[in-house]
Amino acid sequence: MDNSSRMMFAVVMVMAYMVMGAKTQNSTMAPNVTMAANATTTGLNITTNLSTPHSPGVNITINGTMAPNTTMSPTAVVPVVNTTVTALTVNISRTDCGKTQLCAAEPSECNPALPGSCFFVSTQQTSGQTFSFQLRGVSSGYIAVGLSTNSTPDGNATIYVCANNNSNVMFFTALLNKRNLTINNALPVDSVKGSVKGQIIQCTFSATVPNATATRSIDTSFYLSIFNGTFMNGILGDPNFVMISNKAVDLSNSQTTVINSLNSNTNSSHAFGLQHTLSQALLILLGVVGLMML
Ligand SMILES: *[C@@H]1O[C@H](CO)[C@@H](O)[C@H](O)[C@H]1NC(C)=O
Ligand SMILES: *[C@@H]1O[C@H](CO)[C@@H](O)[C@H](O)[C@H]1NC(C)=O
Ligand SMILES: *[C@@H]1O[C@H](CO)[C@@H](O)[C@H](O)[C@H]1NC(C)=O
Ligand SMILES: *[C@@H]1O[C@H](CO)[C@@H](O)[C@H](O)[C@H]1NC(C)=O
Ligand SMILES: *[C@@H]1O[C@H](CO)[C@@H](O)[C@H](O)[C@H]1NC(C)=O
Ligand SMILES: *[C@@H]1O[C@H](CO)[C@@H](O)[C@H](O)[C@H]1NC(C)=O
Ligand SMILES: *[C@@H]1O[C@H](CO)[C@@H](O)[C@H](O)[C@H]1NC(C)=O
Ligand SMILES: *[C@@H]1O[C@H](CO)[C@@H](O)[C@H](O)[C@H]1NC(C)=O
Ligand SMILES: *[C@@H]1O[C@H](CO)[C@@H](O)[C@H](O)[C@H]1NC(C)=O
Ligand SMILES: *[C@@H]1O[C@H](CO)[C@@H](O)[C@H](O)[C@H]1NC(C)=O
Ligand SMILES: *[C@@H]1O[C@H](CO)[C@@H](O)[C@H](O)[C@H]1NC(C)=O
Ligand SMILES: CC(=O)N[C@H]1CO[C@H](CO)[C@@H](O)[C@@H]1O
Repeated sequence: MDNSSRMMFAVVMVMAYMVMGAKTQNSTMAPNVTMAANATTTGLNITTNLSTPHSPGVNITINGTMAPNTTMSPTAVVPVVNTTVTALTVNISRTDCGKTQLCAAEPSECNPALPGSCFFVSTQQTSGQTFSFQLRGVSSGYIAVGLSTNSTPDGNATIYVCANNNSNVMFFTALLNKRNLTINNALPVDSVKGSVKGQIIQCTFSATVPNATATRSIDTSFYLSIFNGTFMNGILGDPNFVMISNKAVDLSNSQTTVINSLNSNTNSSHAFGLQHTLSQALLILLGVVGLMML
């Protein structure tokens, strides 16, 4: 081989090497890009990844149909769990009951804005399964609202708890199964506000409630309950039911009148509700009689 042939051979070799190099680089590139797309679908940092500070080289391989899809998915489902409580400075009221809010109370028409024994809950749909809740009740420990698919709050009913923690509201999400209240703090909730005045606990929050059924894409009908209990050393005492709706009510239907099943059901273990209203009625009667005698 003369020098020029050697030269030609070398050049050919170098070119071949370069082609191979390019090929391997190309093929290593591709899996890296799919990895990035993979990571973005699970994480929240999609925008930073796609706004491509390192784009010039990667542009060509991104060419696929991935990019538009990955930008779409994260905005759709991001459940927020934020149980931080800020101060509630207003009194919960009945003003929007039957208009924009579904309301339930015990006694049934009691005014939560006034002092005294009134257990009250309202729900207002903000979108789909997401509702703003208002809860007000009387307890030295906690008050809670329950959503269940059975008439006895059971089978891991969804529970939102507002507890008196040294005169500040502490908020929990929990599950209730056969009177066993288990804090999980995993249900999507945010914008929690609360206040404690003596035994009166008030709180408001936004919650995305679970599907009532697995068969319909949106189902917001639940048995609605209110209960209270003790709160000591961070432990929620057994639930003492004050109200359980007599049927499943659609939380998004503000027109529904919620009837307390505990008031018509003497033989159950929830006789408390009846006694309570009876003693109230008796007090009112005594008051009226007293006034008449003056
Ligand atoms: C590199 O990948 C691009 C896009 O997938 C492709 O068009 C090109 O042919 C590849 N180059 C090599 C050398 O494989
Ligand atoms: C491909 O990804 C791996 C792991 O993330 C990384 O170590 C490697 O440097 C990447 N290669 C290129 C060419 O970016
Ligand atoms: C890519 O996604 C699959 C399925 O979601 C997962 O099993 C795999 O671990 C992911 N890979 C990386 C690098 O995140
Ligand atoms: C990704 O998000 C997390 C939490 O939202 C944040 O701490 C982290 O800095 C972000 N990373 C990048 C690269 O933006
Ligand atoms: C790569 O993306 C940047 C920014 O989107 C764009 O300006 C540039 O033209 C792209 N390059 C190629 C080769 O597509
Ligand atoms: C994107 O891919 C199509 C077909 O796969 C190809 O014709 C086109 O040239 C590619 N564009 C870029 C910028 O790589
Ligand atoms: C729960 O409410 C009832 C009725 O108002 C009350 O008698 C009871 O003391 C309350 N429970 C607690 C722990 O405060
Ligand atoms: C309630 O949840 C626990 C723990 O997730 C589970 O083991 C149990 O089967 C559930 N019970 C019902 C009735 O769904
Ligand atoms: C209540 O639930 C917890 C956690 O699921 C479990 O450890 C405990 O045994 C249950 N108690 C009763 C009385 O069912
Ligand atoms: C949680 O909510 C509080 C009050 O609403 C807010 O100040 C805080 O930034 C939120 N935390 C997160 C991580 O979003
Ligand atoms: C409710 O359940 C249905 C059927 O399982 C499902 O398609 C839908 O996405 C669920 N909706 C929500 C908000 O979880
Ligand atoms: C799952 C999903 O959203 N797929 C979409 C990805 O993007 C292409 C093109 O934009 C759509 O056709 C797919 O439906």
